[in-house]
This record gives sequence, C-alpha cells and structure tokens, in this order.
Amino acid sequence: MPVHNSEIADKFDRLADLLEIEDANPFRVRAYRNAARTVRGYPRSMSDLLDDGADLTELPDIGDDLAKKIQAMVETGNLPLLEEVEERTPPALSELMKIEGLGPKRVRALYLELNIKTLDDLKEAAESGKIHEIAGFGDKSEEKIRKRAEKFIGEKKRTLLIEAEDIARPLLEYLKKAEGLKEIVIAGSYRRRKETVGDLDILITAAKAGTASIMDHFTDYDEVEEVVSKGKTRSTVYLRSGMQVDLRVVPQICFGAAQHYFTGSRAHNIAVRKMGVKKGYKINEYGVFRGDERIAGKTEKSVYDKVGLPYIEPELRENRGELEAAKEGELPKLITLDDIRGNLHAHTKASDGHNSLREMAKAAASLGYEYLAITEHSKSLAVAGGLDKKQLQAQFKKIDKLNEQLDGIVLLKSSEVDILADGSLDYPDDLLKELDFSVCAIHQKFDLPGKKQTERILRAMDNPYFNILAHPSGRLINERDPYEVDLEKILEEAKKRGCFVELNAQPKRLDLTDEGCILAKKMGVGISIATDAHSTADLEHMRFGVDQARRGWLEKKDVINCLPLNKLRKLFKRN
Ligand code: DGT
Ligand code: CA
Ligand code: CA
Repeated sequence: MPVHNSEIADKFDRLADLLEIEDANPFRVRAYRNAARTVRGYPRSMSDLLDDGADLTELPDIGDDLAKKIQAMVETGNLPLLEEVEERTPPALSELMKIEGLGPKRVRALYLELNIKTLDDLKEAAESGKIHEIAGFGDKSEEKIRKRAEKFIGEKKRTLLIEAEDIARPLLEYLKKAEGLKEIVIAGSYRRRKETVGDLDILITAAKAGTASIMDHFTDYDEVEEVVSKGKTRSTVYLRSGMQVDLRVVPQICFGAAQHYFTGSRAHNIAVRKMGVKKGYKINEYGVFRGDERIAGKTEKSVYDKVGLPYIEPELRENRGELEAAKEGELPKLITLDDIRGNLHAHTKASDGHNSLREMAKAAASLGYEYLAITEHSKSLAVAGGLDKKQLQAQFKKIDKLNEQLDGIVLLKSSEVDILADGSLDYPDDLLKELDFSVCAIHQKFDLPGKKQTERILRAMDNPYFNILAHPSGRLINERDPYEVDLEKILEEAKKRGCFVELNAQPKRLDLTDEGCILAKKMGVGISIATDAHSTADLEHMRFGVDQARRGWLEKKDVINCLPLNKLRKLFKRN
C-alpha cells in the first residue's frame, strides 16, 4: 500500500504539536506545519512524484531536510524523529491540542500538573473538577473543556460514498444469498446519495420461515468485527472497516413504509408525518394508519399518495423545500447520467494523468460521449506536470491530428489554468486564445482571508478567456477544509460575465456541494459536471457528480455538458 499524502501530513502535524508542547523553537514548529499543509493539499501523491524522479524541494516550503523525511516516510512509512519525540512526550497530547481553547501551554500544564495524557483523562479530570485548581483555568473554562472533550470523543469520521459503496457491494452480494430473502435495499443517507455516510441501513423482506436464519447469516459475515446487538428483526454490527451496519427485516406489506422511514432524512420524515397528522393519519415505519387500520405502506409511492404528494426522489429528501415543490407540482425533473454528453475536465500523461490522449478519447467514446476536454495543469503547477507554452501548443497539434482520426468523439483543447495569487491567469491571453475554452482553478494560497480570496477569483473572471471555475471551494472531504470565499458573490459575477462553475465529480471533492448547486441554479449560472479524471477509470466518476447534482436539484437544462458540442461552443464565446 503506497503511503497517502494525508498520512505524511498527519505525521508532520503531530510532530509539530508535540514539539510545540515541548516549547521548541517556533520556527522549527512552523516548518513542520507548513510542510504538512503543502503535502496534504498537493494534487499528486508524494510516492508518485518520487516514482517519477521529481525533486521534492521544488514544492513550496520543502527544503532538503523535509524532502529527505518525506522520502523516508514514502519508503518505510516511518518518521524517526516523531518516534523519538513520542518517547519523551505522550503521543496523545497532540489530540488534546485539537480541543478548542487548549493551546500547547495549557496542554503542557495539564500534563505536568495533573498527568493528563489522553482525551479520556481530560474528560475525567474535568468531570471531577480538578482542572480549575490549576493556575490559568477557571470554573467556566473547565466546563467548556469537558463539553468539548465529550463532543470530540463522540465525533466519528464519516465515510466517503465511494468507499461506502466498496464496503456495501460485497455485503449486499453476500446477504442476497440468505435463505428466504425476497427484497433487499440500502436505505439511509446511502440511498439519498449523500457525499459521506455515517452508517449503512439495510432493509430486507423475507418469507416468514427465513427470518431467524437471515440474522444468523448476517452476523456470520466474514467482515463482521463486533455484533453490537442482535434480534429477530433488527441487528447492528461493526465491520472491520469500522463501518456500522444496521439491518432490519420487515414484512413485505410494510416494505414501502419502511423504505420511506429508513431512507430519511429525519427532517423529511418528520415533515411528512406532520402532513399525515393533519389528515388524521399516523405514519411510521410499518405503514400509514387510520386508527388501527393500515391504509398504505406496501410501496413508497403509496405513502406519498396518502398525504397527497407525488413520489419524491430520495436525493431530494432533506426537507429543503421538496415537500412544498411537490405540493405545487413543481418538483425538478432531476438530471440522469444518460443526459451527460461529454466531460470537460481530464488529464493525460502529459501532466499528472496516467493514460495517453488516445486512451482517454477511446474510454470517453465508449461511455457514449460526444466530447472530452483535455485540461492539463498550467505552467506554475510544475510539480503536477504543468505544461509551458511550447508543450501546450505541441499537445494541441496532437489533438488536432487525433481528432482527424477519431470517430464519434471530439477532443477539446483546454487547460486547467492556475489562478495566481493576484487573480491573473497562468498563461498570457495570446495563448489562452488558442484554447477551445478554459477551466480555471486555485491550487495554492488556500489560506487568504475570504474577501481577498473572493476578489482573486473575480479578478480572474475579468479575463475574457476565463470560462469555467473548477472545484470552487477547494475542499477535500475529510482532509482539507474549503477555502474562505463568498460563493454567492462569485456566482453573481459569473452570471454577469458569462462564466460557469464546475461540479467536480471526484468522490473526494464533490465540489460544488449540493447546497452550492442549489445556489448556482437559483442564480442562473450554468454548471459543468466534470470528473477531473487522471485515468480512464476516473472517467466513470461522472455518476458521483450526477448524484450530487440531483441532491442539488439540477435538471438537464442547468448543466452545460448536457448540450451538444455546437451549442456548447457558443457558450464559451464571451464578448
Ligand atoms: P448517516 O447514517 O448519518 O449518514 O445518516 P442517515 O440519514 O442514514 O441516518 P441514520 O442512519 O441515523 O438513520 C437512517 C434513517 O432512519 C434516517 O435517515 C431517518 C430514519 N430515522 C432515524 N431516526 C429517526 C427519528 O428519530 N425520527 C424519524 N422520523 N426518522 C428517523
Ligand atoms: Ca445511515
Ligand atoms: Ca443507522
């Protein structure tokens, strides 16, 4: 298993934390923090870079010593200096630094005076009222610390949808083999296609005789690490991956009501139940009831029927206005994967991708696309293989030639152009002019204050060759927070200028968010759902983008790559 950038960054961060607790030289501490930030946010993995013979000292904030440490971590997985520091300072102290209000000095005081080494120690000491006895801590801060420690201990990382799929797929295959099983569905946030899921909620209907053996079959699954609870109709387990799975077996007659209930969201359920109450019905996971009489529940549609609504797609069920829209007959006709006609963001070997132009074109054609845009990184992103003017023009020549040979698909000449710190674009206008259109993105200086970051993007959009803003928030789910930016302002100005925004379909990005899509649609800004593919396989991530788009209420008409190429080309001509 290659070492991930996030693992390297975590080690540097932990080292910086512990050194800070030890009161080490602040410059040294900062050097490790900066290195962590560089590595964490880097678009290519350190191990790939080293495989390609890249010089890591060309990365921002990485000098000789840090480059050597990164190389050692890639090769051995270890950072010896961290291990050395952990010998003398308890490793879990770095966890305590994550509690808001606890800086290195306070963590050090808690450790030296109360021997607090872990979050549990901290919570315990706060509960027994020991903390306010130390200088610098009052009653109030003790209570705050206790609450925050509790919250922190309770918080669990949510799993990316694509990872949840990898866990769910074999489990589903396995469960289908259970004796007596009739129907099976994964409900919950998974069915609503949320970008991350907390746990999996599986519903099964079965012939009566099969019910007990189905639970045995479930808890016998090879990947089950712990059976939390096991009953006739409901069981919960933890898998080795850490994923919690709730399984329920329900009678076929209430399958629809159970699907509706366990698909959620909770807020949507509560709102539907309230509508039922107004009509004198009780709605729960067993059905819709008038008094003791079950009047609906076999299908989800029958449940909606009883409250006078049309069927509502799971992706919309967040109580974000879908019930009102349904009442008015104004539900969106959600986009589907079949509506997509092309992909406007992809890399090849020429920058940091893994496949050739021809391979990418063939793969896109086999997905039924009319067009695929090649968008290598621009020159400033040298370590991600950014192209200089000559290289880009050489690629364009190759594309022209290839287009003559290709049948049914057209490669578009583009680039993922860096938006520099001052808002200028990374290529001069006379080169940008040669592109069919541009995809512009921020890859460095993530930490500007919101106003400046917004200003930077607006300046970039002033350039008449700016077409699509890629991954507008810059977030990496579970890894990097979005940069501070006023999305509404950007959308407003994008609309004025005839620019578009991307919904990056990489499962770790999914950026725009669902809320971002809703906002862009409201403001009338066209969206490009694009995979940012770095390999032929990545092209298939389009479906995650479409899922997110559906959560964001998008229809075919809101998405520019649902257009045929001739119409799309016109959109890219700004005055
Ligand atoms: P997750 O797992 O955090 O990603 O999110 P969900 O939506 O899958 O939530 P989960 O697993 O806690 O529960 C599954 C569904 O069950 C939830 O979407 C709605 C339903 N549900 C759970 N608790 C309640 C509740 O207290 N009231 C109502 N009306 N529905 C609930
Ligand atoms: Ca769930
Ligand atoms: Ca659950």
